Amino acid sequence: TYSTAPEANKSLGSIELLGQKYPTDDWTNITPKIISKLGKNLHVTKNHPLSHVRQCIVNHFYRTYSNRVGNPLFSVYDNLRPIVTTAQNFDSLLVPPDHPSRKKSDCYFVNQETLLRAHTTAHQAELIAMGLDNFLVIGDVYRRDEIDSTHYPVFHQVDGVRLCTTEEVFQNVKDSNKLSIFEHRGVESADKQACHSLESVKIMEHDLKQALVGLAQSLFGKDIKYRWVDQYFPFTHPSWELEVFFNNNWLEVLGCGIIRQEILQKAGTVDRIGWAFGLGLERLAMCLYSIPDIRLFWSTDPGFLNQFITDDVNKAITYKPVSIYPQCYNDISFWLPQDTPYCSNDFYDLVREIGGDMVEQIMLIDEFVHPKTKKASHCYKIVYRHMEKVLSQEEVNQIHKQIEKAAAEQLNIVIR
Ligand code: FA5
Ligand code: MG
Repeated sequence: TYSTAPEANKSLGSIELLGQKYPTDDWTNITPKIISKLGKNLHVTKNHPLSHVRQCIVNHFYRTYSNRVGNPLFSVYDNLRPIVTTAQNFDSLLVPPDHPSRKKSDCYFVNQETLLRAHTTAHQAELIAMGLDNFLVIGDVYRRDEIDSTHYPVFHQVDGVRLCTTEEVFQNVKDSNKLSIFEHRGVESADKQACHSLESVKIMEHDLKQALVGLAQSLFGKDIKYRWVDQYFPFTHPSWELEVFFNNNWLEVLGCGIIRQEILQKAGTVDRIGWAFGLGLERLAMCLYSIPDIRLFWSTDPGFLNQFITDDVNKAITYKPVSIYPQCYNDISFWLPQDTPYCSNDFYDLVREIGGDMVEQIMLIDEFVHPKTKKASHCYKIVYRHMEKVLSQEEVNQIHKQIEKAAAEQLNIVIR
């Protein structure tokens, strides 16, 4: 594992991650801060709020789907390696080669073929190919993204998959022996894929939506306001998002849909239709426990962690901020490089590396192009706030100086 200077180690040509060695190349963009999150497994850490929410979700699926003798239908995978191939994360899910989600600026790459999974859906095809038909995958996912109170480069997802045979889909329909989940010579429409019969899709859609609304109600109460929004994913059709009305806002909780039949066929399953969903644990936990900032999930402060100690995952807990320390701001303006590529996410990662969790938010507050020199300039406001103590402006200025210096050295920018 490398600790301080990623560039130096890149030239060695390999990194060790979770006990395995990986070659590096010019796609490598994982940073030491991100590497330090590997193996933390907050979602299975006893008494951690993310672990409570995970347990509530698993319980809901165990309760909702059981076999004839009362045992759960769903199996749970919560310790699959977060280091995956581009084939797992993208190709197996029919994400086209030029899709923007594959970009180096959006994912943490170990090398050109290997990345930290950007969603737990990365394991869907492999588990279906193993013969599983009802399962949940729970784990940490990694995305290069903006920085604010609801975005962190590591978060946790739960994916669910359910595959059904013709008999299972129509089990509650009388005289259903003429019904099939497939339709030959069908056409794709907004409602269904070409190969599926409309009646099977509608039954699966109903089952999926009922399971997910039931989940939202079991977490937030029977009276929640929710709505379904049409969505697009390369791996499902039709697709939807569930939004829940929370604190006067519509909050996107999950994405879902009917699995593309091509994925099932490639995995060797030809006699079933399936649904799938993916949701974010932090979003749910922030609402459920009134946790105001996503960085808090990584806090090791007992003032945070002790508030979630309970043997009853269904217990209502409202997080009480230990104390809120004041923010400090500093702006940084620079000329972008003219001959090398620049993206804001590179700058965000650099700020995270140096400022760590003291950085609460980064905002691009001004950009312009000089009319004569054609040089482009960005100005960012960096908001600093420590979760556990008061920061002095002097401390902040020092970190800010280090950020300016590192940005000039590593990103080829020129401080104005
Ligand atoms: C996906 O990741 C799809 N894999 C979900 C899916 C699975 C769709 C299977 C269909 C079938 P999306 O990028 O929208 O989709 O993320 C899914 C959920 O993760 C979101 O609804 C949200 O709850 C959560 N999420 C996404 N980005 C973030 C983020 N930056 N911070 C916290 N939670 C996030
Ligand atoms: Mg989404």
